Amino acid sequence: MKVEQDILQQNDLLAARNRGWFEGRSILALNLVSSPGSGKTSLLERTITDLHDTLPMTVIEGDQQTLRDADRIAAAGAPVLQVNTGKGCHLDAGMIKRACEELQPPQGSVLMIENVGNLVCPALFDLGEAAKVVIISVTEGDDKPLKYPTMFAAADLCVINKIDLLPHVNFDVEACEAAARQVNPKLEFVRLAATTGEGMELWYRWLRQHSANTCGDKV
Ligand SMILES: Nc1nc2c(ncn2[C@@H]2O[C@H](COP(=O)(O)OP(=O)(O)O)[C@@H](O)[C@H]2O)c(=O)[nH]1
Ligand SMILES: [Mg+2]
Repeated sequence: MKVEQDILQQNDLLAARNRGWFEGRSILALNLVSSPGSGKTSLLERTITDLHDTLPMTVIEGDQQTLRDADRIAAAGAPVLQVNTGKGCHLDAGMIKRACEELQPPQGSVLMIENVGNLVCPALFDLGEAAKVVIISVTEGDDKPLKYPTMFAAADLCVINKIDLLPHVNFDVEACEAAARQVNPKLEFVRLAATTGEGMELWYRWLRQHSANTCGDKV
């Protein structure tokens, strides 16, 4: 118990330093969290393809093993650094500090951090981000916000992905949003399909609003 507290305190200290570092450079850092396979990398691929001419973006990819997601992001056209956590189930603030030293995200850019896929541990580890974006796909069941409330309570935006599959699955979007609101009344929602592009405009609006606030005229 004591060890766990010390680790979290140490992480919070480093996260606060990261936050200052991002603020000093007008960088909007977003922490993307979800179960494995919800579509984090797909969302980033399409976002980079659509926006990279107007919105400078860099990416830190977190997975236990492989460079697969980093390869996908590089192919989409953004500078990217892969962090492999080995047996670890989440990124921590120290990993982000070291990754930024190498990646050097430019002043006034958006730094997308794709966390390791799970709805539990990444909720506990602040990375110094400005906002957490939780992604849930319609194949996962609409009760997940009630089962994993810590993650939904910590998030600022909830992306409901794979809406193209709604006719084929038993997923009540209204019920999912209501369940998430129960744990976090301030949570915002965007419904989209990263692979077909449906609904992406609302996500881009949210992104532009937040990047304008943070990155200002540096973009
Ligand atoms: N039908 C459908 N499939 C999707 C969508 N977004 C992602 N996928 C698929 O879901 C799988 C996992 O996506 P990925 O982006 O790797 O998820 P991640 O593990 O969260 O990064 C892949 O096969 C994607 O093609 C979507 O909007 N609709
Ligand atoms: Mg991924």
